[in-house]
Amino acid sequence: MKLFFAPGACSLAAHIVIEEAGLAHTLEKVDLATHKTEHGDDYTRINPKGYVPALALDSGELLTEVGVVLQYLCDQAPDRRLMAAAGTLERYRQMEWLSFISTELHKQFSPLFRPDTPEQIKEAQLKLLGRRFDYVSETLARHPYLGGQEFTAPDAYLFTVFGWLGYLQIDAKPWPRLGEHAARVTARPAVQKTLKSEGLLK
Ligand SMILES: N[C@@H](CCC(=O)N[C@@H](CS)C(=O)NCC(=O)O)C(=O)O
Repeated sequence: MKLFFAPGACSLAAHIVIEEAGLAHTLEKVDLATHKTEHGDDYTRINPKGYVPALALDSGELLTEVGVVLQYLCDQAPDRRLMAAAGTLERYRQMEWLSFISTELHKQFSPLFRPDTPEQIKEAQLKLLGRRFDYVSETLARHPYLGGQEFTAPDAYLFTVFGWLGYLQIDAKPWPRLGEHAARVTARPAVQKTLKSEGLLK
């Protein structure tokens, strides 16, 4: 399988999980400004949605959407316990987190990345994100990872989007538990390898 990614983008969650799962894969970097892949191909011809991540399966199928790509990857390596078995309540809880992170965190960041977003809208988005991070922080007060004592795929996704505060130079101090969560995730060998591979860590 091949993962199409852009350094530090939401595809980082899939990249982390592919490494955590120990799955054989190749990578292809996408320039999101030009929609060209590192091999010079027009990315919109590979993924008409134009965004990352996309996972090209060996069968020729293309899977998109972070929450779905993560689940697919975890299901290829069930022994790694990155997601619970389909049909269990634990799995639905993990899907609940993936959906929350996608719609309430990830997509709420989007206006902050756009240079033409009016300041008033940016302020409103930051307030909303702050309330959502407060909620996540309450969960992390009870256990080190979103689902309990163990790292699972939603933690990779949370780690990715929380990291965008730093990229946007927004103060993350109001959420020290999220900072501690990020430190725990960063320390994982598979995460170190992924961050180095994306050029995000020396
Ligand atoms: N709904 C998509 C959103 C993916 C997305 O927002 N990707 C961003 C990077 S984090 C992107 O590639 N943006 C460039 C574009 O839309 O052209 C998913 O869950 O995978």
